[in-house]
Amino acid sequence: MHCIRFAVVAFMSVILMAGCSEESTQPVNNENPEESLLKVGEGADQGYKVELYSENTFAIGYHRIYVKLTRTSTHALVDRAAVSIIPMMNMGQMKHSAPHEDHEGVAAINGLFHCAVNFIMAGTWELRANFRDEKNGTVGEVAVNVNVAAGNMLKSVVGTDGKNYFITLVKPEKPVVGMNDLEITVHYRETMMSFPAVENLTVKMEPTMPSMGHGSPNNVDPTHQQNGHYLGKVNFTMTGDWRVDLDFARGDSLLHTSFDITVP
Ligand SMILES: [Cu+2]
Repeated sequence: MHCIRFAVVAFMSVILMAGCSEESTQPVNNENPEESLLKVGEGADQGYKVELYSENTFAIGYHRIYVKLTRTSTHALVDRAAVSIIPMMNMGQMKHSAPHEDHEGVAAINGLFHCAVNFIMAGTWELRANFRDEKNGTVGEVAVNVNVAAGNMLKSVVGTDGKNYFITLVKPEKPVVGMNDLEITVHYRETMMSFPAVENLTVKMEPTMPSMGHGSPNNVDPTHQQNGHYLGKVNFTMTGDWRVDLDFARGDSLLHTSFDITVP
């Protein structure tokens, strides 16, 4: 009985505490995303203002992009809409897209729609943000140009099946000594405009310190979760330069790549 009573009290306090500190504990502040995020750009279409935000400046690799939708006339935040971002690169002779993720469902999360883009090249990209307001069916699109810097978080590899694969290191963003969450995404190029997620791979991972000729124990091979995201654990037992080798198989061996990670 005491336990239950304690649990109820503890639960109530959590609710009360959560109520008091709601603003500060939210990773992204819906009213003012400017406070925690970088503004990527904005535009207007069909009576809506569309603002794009990111967590950091763009370099080759995986970036979450947050979309804030506002009715221009009333300044009201739209909290139910289908939202997607299509990245486009115009290379003169040809155009191509990149892997990207739409907001899931239509409900905004803290007033924002969460999309993601895997930038596969450095240079100027056009981000086409599309929306469909659930309330009245209004459809619109806004295009924003962004610059993407070079980076080593994405590998482009031709598989044994002759297809072009894109392996992106999403985590660790800030590697530390000890156990780190490891997250990678895998996509392939179906056409210049279509980059589907690859969800059915077996991954073997091996971290080593090439300069010292040793590895580390207790690593967990990444396994598929959803939308081409694979999660595992990597153990960096000391500071310095590590190499994480990754072997991907689908029955037969498909491809190999590696990421160089410096642990400060
Ligand atoms: Cu390009």
